[in-house]
Amino acid sequence: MFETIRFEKKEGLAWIRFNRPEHLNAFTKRMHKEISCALKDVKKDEEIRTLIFTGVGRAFSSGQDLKDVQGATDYGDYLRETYNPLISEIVSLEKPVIAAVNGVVAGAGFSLALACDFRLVSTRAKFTEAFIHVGLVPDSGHLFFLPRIIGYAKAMELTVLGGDVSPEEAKKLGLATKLFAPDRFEEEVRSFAKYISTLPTKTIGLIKKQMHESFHHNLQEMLEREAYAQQVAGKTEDHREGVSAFLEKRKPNFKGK
Ligand code: T3D
Repeated sequence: MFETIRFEKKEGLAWIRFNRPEHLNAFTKRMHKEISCALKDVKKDEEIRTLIFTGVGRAFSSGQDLKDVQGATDYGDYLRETYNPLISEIVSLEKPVIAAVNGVVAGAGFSLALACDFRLVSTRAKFTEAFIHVGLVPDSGHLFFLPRIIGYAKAMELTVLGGDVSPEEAKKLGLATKLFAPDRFEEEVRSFAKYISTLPTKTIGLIKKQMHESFHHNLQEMLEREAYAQQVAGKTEDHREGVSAFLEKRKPNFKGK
């Protein structure tokens, strides 16, 4: 039974809700274990076509619970055991992952949102670059994803000066995929997630994998990788369905297979 998250699977969507609202959903060791357990379930459940992370209450997540690690001497080992596998799991999941940023987000909560494929942001949210204020280096993939999403200069400015990013600025920077009003947030997120779930999920998994790989390869290598991914996509049921639907002038009914 989960205590620090709520985990729900319904209509092809899996929801992981960080559930420590009184601590702004700060991450603890227990929470890491529970998220890891839920992620294993999402990975093997073929009915699940989209994963959504969100927070209960007024925060998405304020990052590491600073009380939970008070007095700790080696954050390196802690990161290797907790956040690093979590971020790797999100990136390697062959399904779309949404961060539904319902409210304040800081530290490793911000990093987790960066690792997701889409960030749907409430207009009452606020992205806080908290690491510098506690004398820490941004971690959990923050230094990998942030400059890739918003560019080096802005990433340097935010991480070193420790500023806040409003939802409107997040949208301008390309950090937010879409902004939604708080009173319609859950409904809009569900509707976006349902739409994503009607797309060819296996192909999205292939796009995601190759998109991440593109950061480590040159053009020639990527051309070969695309050819391989296309070979796989070309053998999916959804590709056949897409072509049939086009020729029959109807909407495709993709099954994610
Ligand atoms: O291995 C390792 O540990 C290294 C890994 C590090 C990864 C990290 O994530 S480091 C960064 C950790 N996070 C922070 O430093 C953020 C700290 N929080 C804040 O800066 C602010 O709380 C926010 C900007 C997120 C929100 O501000 P505000 O004014 O809306 O809320 P608040 O009043 O500051 O917080 C409300 C309560 O939540 C408060 O408790 P109280 O006073 O009501 O009993 C506050 O202490 C608690 N809280 C918020 N964030 C954390 C937290 N408690 C523990 N850990 C937190 N991260």
